[in-house]
Amino acid sequence: MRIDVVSIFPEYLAPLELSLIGKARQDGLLDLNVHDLRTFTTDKHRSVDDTPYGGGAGMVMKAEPWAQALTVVAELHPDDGGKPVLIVPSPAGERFNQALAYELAEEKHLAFACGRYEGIDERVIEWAQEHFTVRPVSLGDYVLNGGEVAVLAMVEAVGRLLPGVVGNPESLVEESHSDGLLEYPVYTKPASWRDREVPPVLLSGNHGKIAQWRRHQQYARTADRRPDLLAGFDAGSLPRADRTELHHLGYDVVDGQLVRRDDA
Ligand code: 6GU
Repeated sequence: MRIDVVSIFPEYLAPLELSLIGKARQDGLLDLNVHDLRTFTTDKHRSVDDTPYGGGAGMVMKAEPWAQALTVVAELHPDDGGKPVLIVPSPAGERFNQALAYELAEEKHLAFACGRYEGIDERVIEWAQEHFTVRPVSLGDYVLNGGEVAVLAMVEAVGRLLPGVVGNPESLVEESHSDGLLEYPVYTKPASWRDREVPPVLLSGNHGKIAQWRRHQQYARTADRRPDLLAGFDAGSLPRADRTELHHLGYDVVDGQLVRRDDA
């Protein structure tokens, strides 16, 4: 996969040289290129922002440097027919999640346009649709100062799904959100630590019981921390023991969907 990131703070993306993603780049699995937006300015002051039409606080990123930068990035697209995907990090975007990470991991070429200040002149977003599939994307309902930190998160989430990046692909299967639930708790040696014991079932060697215990932990955790996830959970073909566990947590299966009981 090829990724191009455009930012006025290219140094912000330095962590992508480390760890799993850094290794993936060294191994040639991920071709990541960071571009400084200011190199696409033509004025003496290399200005990338100006005051907003209509008034209001803050500054807006100017259209022309972005058009110059994105034109170059679009020309770097491996010619395979489809358009590259342009992700525009913004608190006003669609929510990023694991499903979107998997979707983006299928692409040949991703580009990220890191806005700062109050955002990028909206005409750039419209114009860019001639060259890219444009997707404004948000990490969640809070405000960052710019898109760079969001890009770090999204490139890591997508990059680790590329074939060969995560050594043991099994670890992608059992993690949080891969099955719509939060992950079960994990433990390692010693079995007794500061008077706290590892749950005995994990030492039993009974793999069926262990799998069931873990799934029940997933239900309990998800009900406690992220009940919103249970509303969309496909409960159509759950074993009896799972339905019983969910009943104890206050949920019943109705038409394959989990429903929170009024009396719970
Ligand atoms: Cl993707 N960008 C910015 N600037 N703020 C955010 C965000 C993205 N997601 C949540 N807050």
